[in-house]
Amino acid sequence: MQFGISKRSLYGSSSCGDDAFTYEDDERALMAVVDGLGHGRRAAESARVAMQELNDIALFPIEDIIQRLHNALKPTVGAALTVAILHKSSYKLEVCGIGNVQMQLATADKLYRFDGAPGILGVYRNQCRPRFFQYHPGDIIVIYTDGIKSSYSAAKLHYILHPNPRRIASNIMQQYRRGTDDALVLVALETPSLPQTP
Ligand SMILES: [Mn+2]
Repeated sequence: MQFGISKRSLYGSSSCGDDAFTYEDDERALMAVVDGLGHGRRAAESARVAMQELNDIALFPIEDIIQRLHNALKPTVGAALTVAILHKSSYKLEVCGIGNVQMQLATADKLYRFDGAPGILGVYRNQCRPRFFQYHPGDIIVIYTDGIKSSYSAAKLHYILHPNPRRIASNIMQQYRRGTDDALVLVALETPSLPQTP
């Protein structure tokens, strides 16, 4: 899996409350985007705690990951967070989140959108049932915080001939950054395997 991340602090701020985590082995690829409540140092502390916890729990079932993060974030101001796991045996993309970190999945024929369940991780959380999407190599996953304008749509990404996740992430940041909040966009893509030469 290829990942591209673009991250910017609120103008004039040295700390960023948005962060992203990725993990990959033969069975799964995991992506998580966190938005610490508000911005500045306390938001950055929430993000740091979430990143540290994710290191220990990246192999857990998705609902356990959310619960563990909720517990770990209790001493902080809290955060919005969305986790996506691509299960490589089935290419099912499993997504779960609390708060408004959004995901879009651009496939050849359809754009899927995911919104987190209401709540603030570490403060209060609703039930979040994971949602499943069928992934096909070449489909593009975009996960982003509310520092990116809500008008953003990943619908056109599928027309890019040789998509480069890093370039896509920085283009989204340039064009859709609000500037009134920290902003982060993570782009992930499994490259379709090339046809075997005989
Ligand atoms: Mn935010």
